[in-house]
Amino acid sequence: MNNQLQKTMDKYPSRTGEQAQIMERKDPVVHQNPEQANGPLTEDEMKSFDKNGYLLFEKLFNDDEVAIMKNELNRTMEHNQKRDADDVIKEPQSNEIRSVFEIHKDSGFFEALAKNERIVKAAEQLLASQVYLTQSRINFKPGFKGKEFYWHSDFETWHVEDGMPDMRALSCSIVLTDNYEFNGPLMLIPGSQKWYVSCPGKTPDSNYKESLKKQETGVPDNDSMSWLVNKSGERIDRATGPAGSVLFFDCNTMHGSAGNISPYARSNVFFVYNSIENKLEEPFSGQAPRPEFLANRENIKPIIPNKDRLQSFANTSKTK
Ligand code: 6CS
Ligand code: FE
Repeated sequence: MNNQLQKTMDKYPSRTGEQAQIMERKDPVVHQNPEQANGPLTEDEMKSFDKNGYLLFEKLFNDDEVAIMKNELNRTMEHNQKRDADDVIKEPQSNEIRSVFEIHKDSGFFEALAKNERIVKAAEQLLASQVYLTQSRINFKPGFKGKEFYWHSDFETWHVEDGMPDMRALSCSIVLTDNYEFNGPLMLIPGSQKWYVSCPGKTPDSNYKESLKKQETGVPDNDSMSWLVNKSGERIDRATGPAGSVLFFDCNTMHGSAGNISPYARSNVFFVYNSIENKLEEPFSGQAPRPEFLANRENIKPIIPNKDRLQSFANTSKTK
């Protein structure tokens, strides 16, 4: 292991073989930097993100843009249907695609979308710095058979398995299908981002090969989950809304989703923006880092936000 990479002490130990434990978050949720203060979000929106750990913008992308995104998503899915590769994740018991990772390196549509100023400037404002992408993917939850994602904090995995030192990252989920209560929308615990659940157990080697289908390590124990829900005033929120809506959520917000037994598929594009001041180090588990397609380390540069019309990038993806 290359210890030179490990510059930072472990502020958030987890999966160290100890019992589950809840500790206070040690980083701000909304970061402050006067130079980054002038973003698109209002003061109230920033306050709401700070309090709840997420923000939903209805129809940040219009119907024409959603149609293009859906087309690109279908193209990528079709292209990857027969590709047997680590970055194409199938459902646990079928050949159905669940996620395709690292879509922002397609030299085309998704790369342009990832740099779109509507989302990047919001991420910059919340994280108070320039940002880069640490992970991206499309998620597809087919009707009738899309399986659940158990409760988890993304940060717990990114810290332990990828060496993300601080809580200074967020996810941006662009909803491409209408999300209802009944087609397995993301569920979030408001306020949970202020607490860190140190999880029991140890990380199996190459855990990602299983965890992306069904996460079993790095998930909270039942008592911690009940504590968090109780602390939120018994609230569990659902990210429902029309296609084109965008959900931003903090890297430590506890979230999960139920299976989709409705006839309606649910798909989204997922970008994870990390502060350029919070680059990945050696995993805090002491194990080998996960592959590049899950946790970007190579050639990291801040994103320059663009205003480009998405239309001009249709059909440009160089799919893998
Ligand atoms: O592994 C990851 O990076 C993401 N996937 C899962 C299933 N859990 C943690 C994180 O959201
Ligand atoms: Fe997640």
